[in-house]
Order: sequence, then structure tokens, then C-alpha cells
Amino acid sequence: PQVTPRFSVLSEDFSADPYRHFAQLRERAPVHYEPVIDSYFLSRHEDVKRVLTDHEAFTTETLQVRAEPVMRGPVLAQMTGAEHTAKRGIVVRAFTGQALQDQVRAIHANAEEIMAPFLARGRMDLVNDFGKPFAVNVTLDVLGLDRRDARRVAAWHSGVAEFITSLDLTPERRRHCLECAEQLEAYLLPVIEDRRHHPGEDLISKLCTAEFDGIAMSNRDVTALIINVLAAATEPADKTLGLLFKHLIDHPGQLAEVREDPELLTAAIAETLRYTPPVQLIPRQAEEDTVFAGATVPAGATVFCVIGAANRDPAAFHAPDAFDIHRPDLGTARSFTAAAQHLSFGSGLHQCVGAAFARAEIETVAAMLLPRLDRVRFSPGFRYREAGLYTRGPVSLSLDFT
Ligand code: 2IO
Repeated sequence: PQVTPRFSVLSEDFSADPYRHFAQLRERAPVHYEPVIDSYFLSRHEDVKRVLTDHEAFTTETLQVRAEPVMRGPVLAQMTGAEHTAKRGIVVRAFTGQALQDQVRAIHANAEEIMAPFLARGRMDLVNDFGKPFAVNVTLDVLGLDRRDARRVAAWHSGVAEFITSLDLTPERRRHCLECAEQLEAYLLPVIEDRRHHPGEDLISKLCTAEFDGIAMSNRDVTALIINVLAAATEPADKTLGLLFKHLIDHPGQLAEVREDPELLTAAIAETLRYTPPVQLIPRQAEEDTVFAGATVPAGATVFCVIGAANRDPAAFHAPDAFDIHRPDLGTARSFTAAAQHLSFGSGLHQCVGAAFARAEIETVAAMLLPRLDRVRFSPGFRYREAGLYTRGPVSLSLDFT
């Protein structure tokens, strides 16, 4: 007799199109166990929200093994209590007010420079020609790192990102990722030393001069926060931009509306984040046995929140599988704050500290691109493909225009 293979989120079938499986996951396996990686996957909006906001029962302990080895120290999401409040405050200040205004100018300048050579050609791969170099250069500017180091930093960043976003790393890949992280750390240390003596307006200087409990942060703490910002600002950016244009091109009516009224871009970005979150998984560690609708998650277990599935839960969103920038349950203004209904920036204490920056970044470039990409469409013969389980986005997005 034929044996039906057990459904697995680690299967090729799932990664080819996770969205096709989300309803089944929510309805038939709301607490889904993956034996190979000894982890649980939660997919209902209510359950994911609960995991992310119940900080006692579900902690970020798991980042000690999932992030710290390549971050070279503790990141914001690992911290708790007064230390978390103080250090998060430092990062929040570095991404608001005048700092954010300066960052928007860097976003503008980088976008202008990188898109220029492609505009005359009438063809551009929005992900590889534009999004990736753009995301790296903007992040370097924000951190205050030398743009001439972009290639090296981008290569090290790929190793760091691969470590965080892989569910089953081979020992060889793991070694490669750790090597990237060590080289990145060695590159950053002299920069940190220099900024301690000659601080500027950049984020590294702010981290170097900020005090917590009257004491400056150690090189290890500053390094970890820099790598944290590098990964968080780079990895999801090109994906979000690519997904936004993919959805708008697929929905010509909504594209026309956004062209007509650029104020609608905010809603289009928020809906893109809900519909196709660039960060699909958020890990936590269960500290106690917890009963969900489906089953029990045991104390000590690693839990992955399946953000894409939660964002398409009909219990949270009406007609969840439709891309609709006008959906009344989106709450555009709330979408980049702690009150967001979608879970793409997480929720609770550790909700994305870069959400306002992300919004400014994607809004700024999209507003620059739209009027320049006349009659934008997929290039002839282009085949749309997405990749990634943890972070997910278009492999490429070849666009023709004018
Ligand atoms: C290392 C997937 C890059 C974050 C993590 C603790 C980073 C943390 C995230 C996002 C994006 C990453 N987690 N941003 O999911 O800072």
C-alpha cells in the first residue's frame, strides 16, 4: 500500500509555494511539529499573537543559538528588563526625528544613483539590479560605514543572513557563515575604536557614545547591535520592494490608483507586508507547557510563528487571500506601529524597532520609481519565482518600462 508522505514545512512542495498550504496548516495542524528540527509551527493569528505577546511563557532564549553566534554578541531581541528598555531607546532615537530625516536623504541619493543607468535602457531587474545594492548602500550610510567596502560587507552579510534564516544548515555552510561573521567582526572593531574617539552623526557613533547605567557599551555589545541593524535593514528590504511591485503589476487597477494618488503608497506597502511578509518566521522558546486550540507545546520547545499564515487567517482578515490596498481591516496608519493587525513586524516587547525606517525607505523609493517606470510590466519571457522559508521574496523581478 502507498504511504502518503507526512506534510512537512521542510519539503520542496511547501517552499515552492507556502501560501498554498497555509489554510491546511491553520485548520488541520495549528500546532505542527517537525521532528527533524524538533520545532513547533504555529499558524493561527490568535496563537501567533499570543506567543509574541506572552513574554513570560515564550522567550527569545532561542536566539542564543539562532543568532548570537553570528551577531558576535547579544542583540536587542534577546534583552529584557531595564537593559532592553535603555538599549532599545538608543536605537529608537537613532531611527526617528532628525536622524530619520537624514536617512531619507541617504535613501534618495542612493536610489537616484543606482537606478540612473537602468532608466535609459527601459529594463531593470528590480531585485538584483536595484534592490540589493540599494539596501546595502543605504544601510552602510545609516551605520556610517565606507561605501567602498560595500562588496565585502555584502558578502559577509549573506553569510550572517544565511545562518539566521536556515532551518537545517550543513556543518560546511555553518562554518562558512561563522567565518563571514568573524571577518565582519574583525572589520568592525577598528571602526568602533575610531568612532569612540571621533564620533559623528552615524549610528555606530551613537552606539559608541551612548551610556547605559552610566557605562558605555562594550565593543562586543556595539558589534552585535551593528550586525543586528545590518541584517535587519538589508535582508528584508529588496524583498519588500520586489513584492510591492509584483502585486501592483498583478493588480493594474490598484497600480493606476497609486500612480494617481501617491498617498496610497502607504496602504500598498502595508498590504504588501500583510499579504506576503518578507520575514515569514519568528522563533521563540516555550518556557512552560502551553495548550493551544490544537495541542500542547511542551516546555523547552522551539516554536516558530508562521507569519504569512497568521496574516491570512480569515479570523483576523476578511477575504485574506485577496491583495486589496483598500481593505478596511488593514488600518494603514496603524500598520507600522504596535497597534498593527498584521504580524509582519512581530508584536509585543520586541516588535520591529525599524518599522518607521522601513516604511520611509520603501515609500521613498517607490515614490521615485513609479513616475519613472512608465507602463511598467514584466519583461517578455520573465518567469516569477520566490525563494526562502524564513525570509522570502522574489528571486528576481525583470521589469520593462516606457
Ligand atoms: C538576528 C530576519 C534579518 C531583526 C535577529 C534577532 C534579527 C531580528 C528579524 C528581523 C529580520 C531578520 N529578527 N530583524 O526577524 O532584527
